[in-house]
Amino acid sequence: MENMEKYYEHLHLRTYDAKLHTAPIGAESLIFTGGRNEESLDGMWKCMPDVFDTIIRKELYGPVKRDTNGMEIPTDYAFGDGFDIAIPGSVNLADPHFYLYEGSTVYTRAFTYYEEKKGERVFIRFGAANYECRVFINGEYLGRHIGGFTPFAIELTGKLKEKNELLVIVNNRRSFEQVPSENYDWFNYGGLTRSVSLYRVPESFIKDLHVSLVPDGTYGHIKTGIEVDGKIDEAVIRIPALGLEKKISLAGGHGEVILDASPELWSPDNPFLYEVSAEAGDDKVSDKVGFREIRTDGKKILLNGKEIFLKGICCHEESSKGGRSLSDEERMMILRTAKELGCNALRLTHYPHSERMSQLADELGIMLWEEIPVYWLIDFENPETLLNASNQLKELMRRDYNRASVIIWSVGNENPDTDSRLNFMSKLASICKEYDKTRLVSAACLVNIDSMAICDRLCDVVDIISFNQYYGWYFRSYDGLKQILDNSHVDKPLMISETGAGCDYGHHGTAEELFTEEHQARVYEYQIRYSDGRIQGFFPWILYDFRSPIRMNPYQTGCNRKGLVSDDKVHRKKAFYVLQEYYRSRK
Ligand code: GCB
Repeated sequence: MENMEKYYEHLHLRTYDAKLHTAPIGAESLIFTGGRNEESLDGMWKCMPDVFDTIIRKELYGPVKRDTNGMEIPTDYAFGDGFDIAIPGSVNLADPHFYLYEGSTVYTRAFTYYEEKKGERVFIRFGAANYECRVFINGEYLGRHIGGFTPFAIELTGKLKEKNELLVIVNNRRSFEQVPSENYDWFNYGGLTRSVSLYRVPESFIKDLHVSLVPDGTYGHIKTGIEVDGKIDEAVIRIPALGLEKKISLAGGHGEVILDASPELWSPDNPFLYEVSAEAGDDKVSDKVGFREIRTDGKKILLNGKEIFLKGICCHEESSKGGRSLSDEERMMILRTAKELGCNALRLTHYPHSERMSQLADELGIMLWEEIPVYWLIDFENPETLLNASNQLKELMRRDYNRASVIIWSVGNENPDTDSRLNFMSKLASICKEYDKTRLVSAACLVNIDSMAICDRLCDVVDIISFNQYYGWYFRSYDGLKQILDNSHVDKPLMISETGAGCDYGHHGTAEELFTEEHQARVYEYQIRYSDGRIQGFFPWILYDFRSPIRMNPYQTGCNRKGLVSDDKVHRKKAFYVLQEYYRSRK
Protein backbone atom coordinates (compact mmCIF):
# COMPACT_ATOMS: atom_id res chain seq x y z
CA MET A 1 0.00 0.00 0.00
CA GLU A 2 2.79 2.34 0.99
CA ASN A 3 4.43 1.69 -2.37
CA MET A 4 1.23 2.36 -4.26
CA GLU A 5 0.96 5.74 -2.54
CA LYS A 6 4.47 6.57 -3.64
CA TYR A 7 3.62 5.48 -7.15
CA TYR A 8 0.74 7.96 -7.28
CA GLU A 9 2.65 10.77 -5.59
CA HIS A 10 3.28 12.65 -8.82
CA LEU A 11 -0.45 12.75 -9.54
CA HIS A 12 -1.29 14.31 -6.20
CA LEU A 13 1.57 16.69 -5.65
CA ARG A 14 0.86 20.29 -6.56
CA THR A 15 4.41 21.44 -5.92
CA TYR A 16 5.74 18.81 -8.29
CA ASP A 17 8.59 21.01 -9.50
CA ALA A 18 9.78 22.11 -6.03
CA LYS A 19 12.98 20.05 -6.27
CA LEU A 20 13.86 21.75 -9.51
CA HIS A 21 12.87 25.22 -8.37
CA THR A 22 16.42 26.14 -7.42
CA ALA A 23 17.81 29.69 -7.33
CA PRO A 24 18.29 30.79 -10.95
CA ILE A 25 21.73 30.72 -12.51
CA GLY A 26 23.02 34.29 -12.72
CA ALA A 27 25.31 36.52 -14.76
CA GLU A 28 28.32 35.42 -12.68
CA SER A 29 28.04 31.98 -14.35
CA LEU A 30 29.24 33.42 -17.66
CA ILE A 31 32.72 32.72 -18.92
CA PHE A 32 34.58 34.85 -21.45
CA THR A 33 34.45 33.05 -24.80
CA GLY A 34 36.43 35.35 -27.14
CA GLY A 35 39.28 33.51 -28.82
CA ARG A 36 38.35 30.17 -27.24
CA ASN A 37 37.73 26.99 -29.14
CA GLU A 38 33.96 26.50 -29.29
CA GLU A 39 32.77 22.88 -29.46
CA SER A 40 29.35 23.27 -30.95
CA LEU A 41 26.46 21.11 -29.78
CA ASP A 42 24.22 22.63 -32.46
CA GLY A 43 22.64 20.44 -35.11
CA MET A 44 19.95 17.79 -34.88
CA TRP A 45 18.50 17.12 -31.43
CA LYS A 46 15.36 15.29 -30.37
CA CYS A 47 12.48 17.26 -28.95
CA MET A 48 9.05 16.64 -27.46
CA PRO A 49 6.46 19.12 -26.18
CA ASP A 50 5.39 18.22 -22.65
CA VAL A 51 2.44 20.45 -21.92
CA PHE A 52 1.52 18.71 -18.64
CA ASP A 53 5.11 18.72 -17.32
CA THR A 54 4.96 14.95 -17.07
CA ILE A 55 8.72 14.58 -17.34
CA ILE A 56 9.21 16.78 -14.29
CA ARG A 57 6.25 15.30 -12.34
CA LYS A 58 7.37 11.72 -12.88
CA GLU A 59 11.09 12.51 -12.83
CA LEU A 60 11.53 10.98 -16.26
CA TYR A 61 14.75 12.92 -16.88
CA GLY A 62 16.70 10.19 -15.08
CA PRO A 63 17.50 6.61 -16.07
CA VAL A 64 14.72 4.09 -16.82
CA LYS A 65 12.97 3.14 -13.57
CA ARG A 66 13.00 -0.47 -12.31
CA ASP A 67 11.08 -2.20 -9.53
CA THR A 68 12.72 -4.06 -6.64
CA ASN A 69 13.00 -7.17 -8.85
CA GLY A 70 14.89 -5.21 -11.49
CA MET A 71 11.93 -5.21 -13.89
CA GLU A 72 11.55 -2.13 -16.08
CA ILE A 73 8.56 0.03 -15.14
CA PRO A 74 6.55 1.36 -18.12
CA THR A 75 7.31 4.97 -18.80
CA ASP A 76 5.67 7.77 -20.79
CA TYR A 77 8.95 9.23 -21.96
CA ALA A 78 12.59 8.20 -22.15
CA PHE A 79 15.77 10.00 -23.21
CA GLY A 80 15.83 10.46 -27.00
CA ASP A 81 12.07 10.11 -27.57
CA GLY A 82 10.46 12.71 -29.83
CA PHE A 83 11.07 14.18 -33.24
CA ASP A 84 14.10 15.74 -34.90
CA ILE A 85 14.70 19.43 -34.42
CA ALA A 86 17.54 21.64 -35.58
CA ILE A 87 19.16 23.59 -32.76
CA PRO A 88 19.25 26.56 -32.58
CA GLY A 89 15.56 26.65 -33.37
CA SER A 90 12.12 26.89 -31.93
CA VAL A 91 9.61 24.19 -31.15
CA ASN A 92 6.93 26.49 -32.57
CA LEU A 93 8.32 26.16 -36.07
CA ALA A 94 9.33 22.50 -35.86
CA ASP A 95 5.80 21.34 -36.70
CA PRO A 96 2.70 23.35 -37.75
CA HIS A 97 0.76 21.80 -34.83
CA PHE A 98 3.05 23.55 -32.37
CA TYR A 99 2.88 27.02 -33.90
CA LEU A 100 1.17 28.64 -30.91
CA TYR A 101 2.46 26.15 -28.34
CA GLU A 102 3.37 27.51 -24.91
CA GLY A 103 4.64 25.12 -22.26
CA SER A 104 7.51 22.77 -21.54
CA THR A 105 9.50 21.09 -24.27
CA VAL A 106 12.17 18.52 -23.62
CA TYR A 107 15.29 18.51 -25.80
CA THR A 108 17.88 15.74 -25.82
CA ARG A 109 21.24 15.16 -27.41
CA ALA A 110 23.98 12.62 -26.77
CA PHE A 111 27.63 13.61 -27.09
CA THR A 112 31.02 12.09 -26.43
CA TYR A 113 33.76 13.58 -24.32
CA TYR A 114 37.46 12.73 -24.13
CA GLU A 115 39.71 14.68 -21.81
CA GLU A 116 42.26 16.62 -23.84
CA LYS A 117 44.42 18.11 -21.10
CA LYS A 118 44.85 16.85 -17.56
CA GLY A 119 42.95 19.04 -15.13
CA GLU A 120 40.86 20.77 -17.78
CA ARG A 121 37.50 22.20 -16.78
CA VAL A 122 34.46 22.01 -19.05
CA PHE A 123 31.56 24.42 -19.31
CA ILE A 124 28.35 24.22 -21.30
CA ARG A 125 27.03 27.55 -22.56
CA PHE A 126 23.52 28.29 -23.77
CA GLY A 127 23.26 31.36 -26.04
CA ALA A 128 19.61 31.71 -24.99
CA ALA A 129 16.72 29.45 -23.99
CA ASN A 130 13.23 30.91 -23.88
CA TYR A 131 12.05 31.15 -21.09
CA GLU A 132 12.71 28.89 -18.09
CA CYS A 133 15.40 26.30 -18.70
CA ARG A 134 16.42 23.26 -16.65
CA VAL A 135 19.55 21.34 -17.54
CA PHE A 136 20.36 17.69 -16.79
CA ILE A 137 23.46 15.68 -17.63
CA ASN A 138 23.38 11.89 -17.44
CA GLY A 139 20.18 12.10 -15.37
CA GLU A 140 21.61 14.59 -12.86
CA TYR A 141 19.94 17.99 -12.45
CA LEU A 142 22.45 20.83 -12.90
CA GLY A 143 20.47 24.04 -12.62
CA ARG A 144 17.79 26.41 -13.79
CA HIS A 145 17.93 29.67 -15.72
CA ILE A 146 15.17 32.19 -16.28
CA GLY A 147 14.98 34.83 -19.01
CA GLY A 148 14.72 33.96 -22.67
CA PHE A 149 17.31 36.13 -24.37
CA THR A 150 20.59 36.10 -22.50
CA PRO A 151 23.37 33.50 -22.20
CA PHE A 152 24.30 31.37 -19.21
CA ALA A 153 26.91 28.72 -18.49
CA ILE A 154 27.14 25.66 -16.26
CA GLU A 155 30.28 23.80 -15.23
CA LEU A 156 30.33 20.12 -16.26
CA THR A 157 33.75 19.24 -14.83
CA GLY A 158 33.64 15.89 -13.09
CA LYS A 159 30.22 15.04 -14.46
CA LEU A 160 31.21 13.87 -17.92
CA LYS A 161 31.75 10.31 -19.14
CA GLU A 162 32.78 9.11 -22.55
CA LYS A 163 29.14 8.96 -23.67
CA ASN A 164 26.87 11.65 -22.26
CA GLU A 165 23.16 12.31 -22.31
CA LEU A 166 22.22 15.96 -22.23
CA LEU A 167 18.56 16.68 -21.47
CA VAL A 168 17.14 20.20 -21.34
CA ILE A 169 13.59 21.22 -20.47
CA VAL A 170 12.60 24.67 -21.70
CA ASN A 171 9.26 26.19 -20.74
CA ASN A 172 7.93 29.25 -22.60
CA ARG A 173 4.61 29.53 -20.73
CA ARG A 174 3.94 33.22 -20.02
CA SER A 175 3.12 34.49 -16.54
CA PHE A 176 2.73 37.82 -14.82
CA GLU A 177 5.86 37.79 -12.65
CA GLN A 178 8.18 37.10 -15.58
CA VAL A 179 10.25 39.55 -17.64
CA PRO A 180 8.63 40.09 -20.12
CA SER A 181 5.28 39.55 -18.48
CA GLU A 182 2.10 38.02 -19.96
CA ASN A 183 1.24 40.57 -22.60
CA TYR A 184 3.54 41.70 -25.38
CA ASP A 185 3.51 42.47 -29.08
CA TRP A 186 5.82 39.83 -30.52
CA PHE A 187 5.89 36.09 -31.07
CA ASN A 188 6.76 33.85 -28.13
CA TYR A 189 9.25 31.49 -29.81
CA GLY A 190 10.06 28.83 -27.22
CA GLY A 191 13.07 26.59 -26.82
CA LEU A 192 16.79 26.60 -27.48
CA THR A 193 16.75 29.59 -29.80
CA ARG A 194 20.51 30.17 -29.78
CA SER A 195 23.61 27.97 -29.94
CA VAL A 196 24.65 25.46 -27.31
CA SER A 197 28.42 24.94 -26.94
CA LEU A 198 31.11 23.39 -24.82
CA TYR A 199 34.26 25.19 -23.72
CA ARG A 200 37.36 23.65 -22.15
CA VAL A 201 39.50 25.86 -19.95
CA PRO A 202 42.54 25.24 -17.73
CA GLU A 203 42.03 24.70 -14.02
CA SER A 204 42.67 28.41 -13.39
CA PHE A 205 41.27 30.53 -16.19
CA ILE A 206 40.22 33.96 -17.41
CA LYS A 207 36.58 34.46 -16.49
CA ASP A 208 36.08 37.92 -17.97
CA LEU A 209 37.91 40.63 -19.89
CA HIS A 210 36.77 44.24 -20.26
CA VAL A 211 38.43 46.63 -22.67
CA SER A 212 37.26 50.17 -23.39
CA LEU A 213 38.37 53.72 -24.07
CA VAL A 214 38.32 55.82 -20.90
CA PRO A 215 35.58 58.40 -21.47
CA ASP A 216 37.66 61.35 -20.21
CA GLY A 217 37.62 63.40 -23.40
CA THR A 218 41.34 62.81 -24.11
CA TYR A 219 40.96 59.70 -26.33
CA GLY A 220 44.33 58.80 -24.83
CA HIS A 221 43.58 56.05 -22.29
CA ILE A 222 42.41 52.46 -22.58
CA LYS A 223 41.10 50.65 -19.54
CA THR A 224 41.32 46.89 -19.25
CA GLY A 225 39.82 44.88 -16.46
CA ILE A 226 40.35 41.17 -15.97
CA GLU A 227 38.69 38.57 -13.76
CA VAL A 228 40.12 35.11 -13.18
CA ASP A 229 38.84 31.94 -11.57
CA GLY A 230 41.56 30.09 -9.69
CA LYS A 231 45.07 30.76 -8.48
CA ILE A 232 46.60 33.29 -10.83
CA ASP A 233 48.16 36.52 -9.62
CA GLU A 234 49.31 38.11 -12.83
CA ALA A 235 47.95 38.60 -16.34
CA VAL A 236 49.38 40.18 -19.49
CA ILE A 237 47.32 42.29 -21.83
CA ARG A 238 48.41 42.94 -25.43
CA ILE A 239 47.17 45.22 -28.20
CA PRO A 240 49.83 44.57 -30.88
CA ALA A 241 48.66 47.22 -33.37
CA LEU A 242 49.24 49.86 -30.68
CA GLY A 243 52.51 48.29 -29.57
CA LEU A 244 51.04 47.67 -26.12
CA GLU A 245 51.96 44.91 -23.72
CA LYS A 246 51.33 45.36 -20.03
CA LYS A 247 51.33 43.21 -16.91
CA ILE A 248 48.34 43.42 -14.57
CA SER A 249 48.62 42.22 -10.98
CA LEU A 250 45.57 40.42 -9.74
CA ALA A 251 44.17 40.50 -6.24
CA GLY A 252 41.21 38.40 -5.23
CA GLY A 253 40.83 37.30 -8.85
CA HIS A 254 40.57 40.85 -10.22
CA GLY A 255 42.91 43.35 -11.81
CA GLU A 256 42.67 46.56 -13.74
CA VAL A 257 45.07 48.78 -15.65
CA ILE A 258 44.87 52.03 -17.58
CA LEU A 259 47.10 52.14 -20.61
CA ASP A 260 48.31 55.29 -22.34
CA ALA A 261 47.38 54.94 -26.00
CA SER A 262 45.75 56.96 -28.73
CA PRO A 263 43.87 54.43 -30.82
CA GLU A 264 42.16 55.14 -34.10
CA LEU A 265 38.59 55.83 -33.04
CA TRP A 266 35.63 53.61 -33.94
CA SER A 267 32.64 55.26 -35.64
CA PRO A 268 29.99 54.21 -38.18
CA ASP A 269 32.17 55.80 -40.90
CA ASN A 270 35.32 54.10 -39.65
CA PRO A 271 34.45 50.89 -37.78
CA PHE A 272 38.06 50.23 -36.84
CA LEU A 273 38.71 47.25 -34.54
CA TYR A 274 41.86 46.23 -32.69
CA GLU A 275 42.92 42.70 -31.81
CA VAL A 276 43.26 42.54 -28.02
CA SER A 277 44.52 39.51 -26.11
CA ALA A 278 44.98 38.55 -22.48
CA GLU A 279 47.11 35.78 -21.02
CA ALA A 280 46.98 34.50 -17.48
CA GLY A 281 48.50 31.26 -16.21
CA ASP A 282 47.87 28.64 -18.92
CA ASP A 283 44.93 30.53 -20.34
CA LYS A 284 44.62 32.94 -23.23
CA VAL A 285 41.63 34.83 -24.65
CA SER A 286 41.21 37.51 -27.30
CA ASP A 287 38.68 39.90 -28.74
CA LYS A 288 38.29 42.48 -31.50
CA VAL A 289 37.58 45.79 -29.86
CA GLY A 290 36.71 49.26 -31.14
CA PHE A 291 37.47 52.38 -29.12
CA ARG A 292 35.02 55.24 -29.03
CA GLU A 293 33.55 57.73 -26.63
CA ILE A 294 29.84 58.40 -26.36
CA ARG A 295 28.51 61.08 -24.02
CA THR A 296 25.99 63.84 -23.77
CA ASP A 297 26.50 67.57 -23.36
CA GLY A 298 23.27 69.35 -22.52
CA LYS A 299 20.90 68.39 -25.31
CA LYS A 300 23.64 67.05 -27.57
CA ILE A 301 24.82 63.49 -28.10
CA LEU A 302 28.54 63.42 -28.83
CA LEU A 303 30.37 60.55 -30.51
CA ASN A 304 34.12 61.03 -30.16
CA GLY A 305 33.46 64.63 -29.24
CA LYS A 306 31.37 65.44 -32.32
CA GLU A 307 27.64 66.04 -32.25
CA ILE A 308 25.64 63.27 -33.93
CA PHE A 309 22.05 62.76 -34.91
CA LEU A 310 21.02 59.13 -34.49
CA LYS A 311 19.41 58.08 -37.76
CA GLY A 312 17.81 54.94 -36.48
CA ILE A 313 15.23 52.27 -37.06
CA CYS A 314 13.81 49.67 -34.67
CA CYS A 315 14.18 46.00 -35.37
CA HIS A 316 12.94 42.72 -33.86
CA GLU A 317 15.08 39.59 -34.07
CA GLU A 318 13.14 37.34 -36.40
CA SER A 319 13.66 35.20 -39.45
CA SER A 320 10.76 33.81 -41.47
CA LYS A 321 12.49 30.42 -41.56
CA GLY A 322 14.19 30.22 -38.19
CA GLY A 323 12.00 32.33 -35.90
CA ARG A 324 14.30 33.90 -33.33
CA SER A 325 17.28 31.92 -34.64
CA LEU A 326 18.97 33.83 -37.42
CA SER A 327 21.90 32.97 -39.63
CA ASP A 328 24.78 35.42 -39.99
CA GLU A 329 23.62 36.08 -43.57
CA GLU A 330 20.24 37.17 -42.22
CA ARG A 331 21.89 39.41 -39.65
CA MET A 332 24.11 40.96 -42.31
CA MET A 333 21.04 41.57 -44.43
CA ILE A 334 19.38 43.49 -41.58
CA LEU A 335 22.48 45.62 -41.04
CA ARG A 336 22.97 46.25 -44.76
CA THR A 337 19.32 47.13 -45.28
CA ALA A 338 19.52 49.58 -42.39
CA LYS A 339 22.63 51.12 -43.95
CA GLU A 340 20.90 51.37 -47.30
CA LEU A 341 18.05 53.14 -45.57
CA GLY A 342 20.65 55.68 -44.46
CA CYS A 343 20.74 54.63 -40.81
CA ASN A 344 23.71 54.94 -38.49
CA ALA A 345 21.88 53.28 -35.60
CA LEU A 346 19.54 50.39 -34.79
CA ARG A 347 17.29 49.93 -31.81
CA LEU A 348 17.33 46.18 -31.10
CA THR A 349 13.90 45.77 -29.53
CA HIS A 350 12.57 44.62 -27.06
CA TYR A 351 15.00 42.07 -25.63
CA PRO A 352 18.67 41.20 -26.12
CA HIS A 353 19.33 39.97 -29.65
CA SER A 354 22.11 37.47 -30.38
CA GLU A 355 25.67 38.51 -29.55
CA ARG A 356 26.51 37.94 -33.21
CA MET A 357 24.43 41.01 -34.02
CA SER A 358 26.60 43.32 -31.93
CA GLN A 359 29.79 41.70 -33.23
CA LEU A 360 28.66 42.29 -36.82
CA ALA A 361 27.49 45.84 -35.99
CA ASP A 362 30.99 46.50 -34.63
CA GLU A 363 32.43 45.37 -37.96
CA LEU A 364 29.94 47.13 -40.22
CA GLY A 365 29.67 50.34 -38.23
CA ILE A 366 26.12 50.65 -36.87
CA MET A 367 25.47 52.04 -33.41
CA LEU A 368 23.15 49.95 -31.25
CA TRP A 369 20.53 50.54 -28.61
CA GLU A 370 20.24 47.29 -26.63
CA GLU A 371 17.32 46.56 -24.36
CA ILE A 372 15.95 44.17 -21.75
CA PRO A 373 12.29 43.06 -21.96
CA VAL A 374 10.92 45.25 -19.15
CA TYR A 375 7.96 45.83 -21.41
CA TRP A 376 4.47 47.29 -20.73
CA LEU A 377 3.12 46.00 -17.43
CA ILE A 378 5.61 44.17 -15.25
CA ASP A 379 5.18 42.92 -11.67
CA PHE A 380 7.03 46.01 -10.44
CA GLU A 381 6.22 45.34 -6.78
CA ASN A 382 7.79 41.88 -6.82
CA PRO A 383 11.41 41.75 -5.57
CA GLU A 384 12.00 38.46 -7.44
CA THR A 385 10.96 40.14 -10.67
CA LEU A 386 13.44 42.94 -10.03
CA LEU A 387 16.19 40.38 -9.39
CA ASN A 388 15.29 38.65 -12.61
CA ALA A 389 15.33 41.89 -14.66
CA SER A 390 18.60 42.96 -13.02
CA ASN A 391 20.16 39.61 -13.85
CA GLN A 392 19.07 39.79 -17.49
CA LEU A 393 20.61 43.26 -17.66
CA LYS A 394 23.86 42.07 -16.08
CA GLU A 395 24.07 39.09 -18.44
CA LEU A 396 23.60 41.40 -21.40
CA MET A 397 26.13 43.97 -20.18
CA ARG A 398 28.68 41.29 -19.37
CA ARG A 399 28.19 39.69 -22.78
CA ASP A 400 28.49 42.89 -24.81
CA TYR A 401 30.74 45.09 -22.69
CA ASN A 402 33.51 45.12 -25.33
CA ARG A 403 31.23 46.03 -28.24
CA ALA A 404 31.91 49.61 -29.41
CA SER A 405 28.70 49.55 -31.44
CA VAL A 406 26.55 49.35 -28.31
CA ILE A 407 26.08 52.92 -27.14
CA ILE A 408 22.80 52.72 -25.19
CA TRP A 409 21.45 50.34 -22.56
CA SER A 410 17.70 50.63 -22.40
CA VAL A 411 15.99 49.57 -19.19
CA GLY A 412 12.46 49.27 -20.54
CA ASN A 413 9.66 50.16 -22.87
CA GLU A 414 6.33 51.96 -22.38
CA ASN A 415 5.78 51.20 -18.72
CA PRO A 416 3.15 52.93 -16.59
CA ASP A 417 4.50 55.86 -14.56
CA THR A 418 3.82 54.47 -11.07
CA ASP A 419 5.96 54.71 -7.93
CA SER A 420 6.82 51.01 -8.00
CA ARG A 421 7.85 51.20 -11.64
CA LEU A 422 9.99 54.29 -10.95
CA ASN A 423 11.73 52.49 -8.12
CA PHE A 424 12.22 49.31 -10.19
CA MET A 425 13.58 51.05 -13.27
CA SER A 426 15.73 53.53 -11.34
CA LYS A 427 17.46 50.52 -9.78
CA LEU A 428 18.08 49.09 -13.24
CA ALA A 429 19.48 52.42 -14.43
CA SER A 430 21.83 52.58 -11.45
CA ILE A 431 23.04 49.02 -12.16
CA CYS A 432 23.99 50.21 -15.66
CA LYS A 433 25.78 53.27 -14.29
CA GLU A 434 27.68 51.29 -11.72
CA TYR A 435 28.74 48.54 -14.10
CA ASP A 436 29.48 50.59 -17.18
CA LYS A 437 30.79 54.14 -17.46
CA THR A 438 31.20 53.92 -21.22
CA ARG A 439 27.57 54.00 -22.35
CA LEU A 440 24.37 55.98 -22.01
CA VAL A 441 21.17 54.84 -20.35
CA SER A 442 17.73 55.33 -21.80
CA ALA A 443 14.23 53.83 -21.85
CA ALA A 444 11.28 54.25 -24.19
CA CYS A 445 8.82 56.37 -22.21
CA LEU A 446 5.21 57.23 -22.86
CA VAL A 447 3.96 60.79 -23.30
CA ASN A 448 1.31 62.11 -20.99
CA ILE A 449 -1.72 62.60 -23.22
CA ASP A 450 -3.55 64.81 -20.73
CA SER A 451 -0.82 67.40 -20.62
CA MET A 452 0.48 66.52 -24.11
CA ALA A 453 4.03 66.64 -22.78
CA ILE A 454 6.88 64.37 -21.83
CA CYS A 455 6.79 64.34 -18.06
CA ASP A 456 7.67 60.75 -17.20
CA ARG A 457 9.51 60.74 -13.87
CA LEU A 458 12.05 58.32 -15.30
CA CYS A 459 13.46 61.25 -17.33
CA ASP A 460 15.42 62.26 -14.23
CA VAL A 461 17.43 59.04 -14.15
CA VAL A 462 18.19 58.41 -17.84
CA ASP A 463 20.90 60.10 -19.95
CA ILE A 464 18.72 60.30 -23.06
CA ILE A 465 14.98 60.91 -22.91
CA SER A 466 13.28 58.72 -25.46
CA PHE A 467 9.56 58.52 -26.12
CA ASN A 468 7.21 56.46 -28.23
CA GLN A 469 4.29 58.17 -29.96
CA TYR A 470 2.06 57.20 -32.86
CA TYR A 471 0.52 60.49 -34.06
CA GLY A 472 -1.09 59.80 -37.41
CA TRP A 473 -1.86 56.20 -36.42
CA TYR A 474 -3.27 55.39 -32.96
CA PHE A 475 -4.11 59.09 -32.71
CA ARG A 476 -5.24 60.18 -36.14
CA SER A 477 -4.22 63.85 -35.70
CA TYR A 478 -0.74 64.59 -37.01
CA ASP A 479 -0.42 67.72 -34.87
CA GLY A 480 -0.06 65.85 -31.57
CA LEU A 481 3.68 65.43 -32.08
CA LYS A 482 4.16 69.14 -32.65
CA GLN A 483 2.22 69.96 -29.47
CA ILE A 484 4.27 67.50 -27.44
CA LEU A 485 7.53 68.94 -28.66
CA ASP A 486 6.27 72.48 -27.98
CA ASN A 487 5.15 71.57 -24.47
CA SER A 488 8.15 69.51 -23.39
CA HIS A 489 11.06 71.39 -21.88
CA VAL A 490 13.91 69.01 -21.33
CA ASP A 491 17.58 69.64 -20.70
CA LYS A 492 18.84 66.31 -22.02
CA PRO A 493 18.98 64.78 -25.51
CA LEU A 494 15.52 63.84 -26.74
CA MET A 495 14.78 61.00 -29.13
CA ILE A 496 11.72 59.46 -30.72
CA SER A 497 12.16 55.77 -29.94
CA GLU A 498 9.06 54.65 -31.90
CA THR A 499 6.53 55.98 -34.35
CA GLY A 500 4.93 54.50 -37.45
CA ALA A 501 1.82 53.12 -39.06
CA GLY A 502 0.49 49.74 -40.13
CA CYS A 503 0.67 48.97 -43.83
CA ASP A 504 0.06 45.83 -45.84
CA TYR A 505 2.63 45.78 -48.65
CA GLY A 506 0.89 46.16 -52.03
CA HIS A 507 -2.29 47.60 -50.51
CA HIS A 508 -2.91 50.99 -52.11
CA GLY A 509 -5.45 53.76 -51.57
CA THR A 510 -5.63 57.35 -50.45
CA ALA A 511 -3.27 58.77 -47.86
CA GLU A 512 -6.16 58.72 -45.38
CA GLU A 513 -6.93 55.02 -45.78
CA LEU A 514 -5.54 52.79 -43.02
CA PHE A 515 -3.12 49.99 -43.88
CA THR A 516 -2.25 51.47 -47.29
CA GLU A 517 1.29 52.25 -48.38
CA GLU A 518 0.16 55.81 -49.05
CA HIS A 519 -1.06 56.32 -45.50
CA GLN A 520 2.09 54.92 -43.95
CA ALA A 521 4.19 57.19 -46.18
CA ARG A 522 2.07 60.19 -45.12
CA VAL A 523 2.62 59.40 -41.43
CA TYR A 524 6.38 59.33 -42.03
CA GLU A 525 6.25 62.66 -43.90
CA TYR A 526 4.47 64.36 -40.99
CA GLN A 527 6.64 62.76 -38.34
CA ILE A 528 9.77 63.96 -40.13
CA ARG A 529 8.34 67.43 -40.77
CA TYR A 530 7.41 68.00 -37.12
CA SER A 531 10.43 66.44 -35.45
CA ASP A 532 13.33 67.48 -37.68
CA GLY A 533 15.74 69.76 -35.85
CA ARG A 534 13.98 69.24 -32.52
CA ILE A 535 15.27 65.81 -31.51
CA GLN A 536 18.64 64.10 -31.37
CA GLY A 537 17.58 60.68 -32.60
CA PHE A 538 14.77 59.13 -34.62
CA PHE A 539 13.94 55.40 -34.37
CA PRO A 540 10.72 54.69 -36.29
CA TRP A 541 8.83 51.43 -35.79
CA ILE A 542 10.01 49.20 -37.58
CA LEU A 543 12.33 47.82 -40.28
CA TYR A 544 10.43 44.59 -41.02
CA ASP A 545 6.89 43.33 -40.43
CA PHE A 546 7.01 40.75 -37.65
CA ARG A 547 4.86 37.97 -36.25
CA SER A 548 2.59 38.88 -33.39
CA PRO A 549 -0.42 36.82 -32.29
CA ILE A 550 -2.17 39.97 -31.01
CA ARG A 551 -2.50 41.32 -34.59
CA MET A 552 -5.50 39.53 -35.99
CA ASN A 553 -7.24 41.74 -38.57
CA PRO A 554 -7.31 40.78 -42.28
CA TYR A 555 -4.41 43.12 -43.15
CA GLN A 556 -2.32 41.87 -40.30
CA THR A 557 -2.99 38.09 -40.36
CA GLY A 558 -0.85 37.44 -37.28
CA CYS A 559 1.80 40.05 -38.11
CA ASN A 560 2.45 43.57 -36.92
CA ARG A 561 2.59 45.34 -40.30
CA LYS A 562 4.33 48.55 -39.34
CA GLY A 563 7.46 47.38 -41.16
CA LEU A 564 9.06 49.49 -43.86
CA VAL A 565 9.77 46.14 -45.50
CA SER A 566 7.31 43.23 -45.56
CA ASP A 567 7.88 40.07 -43.51
CA ASP A 568 9.48 38.29 -46.48
CA LYS A 569 12.30 40.84 -45.90
CA VAL A 570 12.23 41.71 -49.60
CA HIS A 571 9.39 44.05 -50.50
CA ARG A 572 9.97 47.66 -49.57
CA LYS A 573 6.99 49.88 -48.92
CA LYS A 574 6.69 53.51 -50.02
CA ALA A 575 7.56 54.81 -46.54
CA PHE A 576 10.97 53.10 -46.81
CA TYR A 577 11.88 55.60 -49.51
CA VAL A 578 10.45 58.56 -47.57
CA LEU A 579 12.73 57.78 -44.64
CA GLN A 580 15.65 56.99 -46.93
CA GLU A 581 15.38 60.38 -48.61
CA TYR A 582 15.28 62.11 -45.23
CA TYR A 583 18.28 60.24 -43.82
CA ARG A 584 20.32 60.72 -46.98
CA SER A 585 19.81 64.47 -46.89
CA ARG A 586 20.17 64.82 -43.10
CA LYS A 587 23.58 65.57 -41.59
C1 GCB B 1 4.62 50.20 -29.21
C2 GCB B 1 5.43 49.07 -28.66
C3 GCB B 1 5.79 48.07 -29.73
C4 GCB B 1 4.55 47.77 -30.55
C5 GCB B 1 4.14 49.04 -31.25
C6 GCB B 1 2.87 48.90 -32.08
O1 GCB B 1 4.56 51.26 -28.67
O2 GCB B 1 6.56 49.51 -27.99
O3 GCB B 1 6.30 46.92 -29.14
O4 GCB B 1 4.76 46.74 -31.46
O5 GCB B 1 3.90 50.03 -30.30
O6 GCB B 1 2.95 48.46 -33.21
O7 GCB B 1 1.81 49.26 -31.58
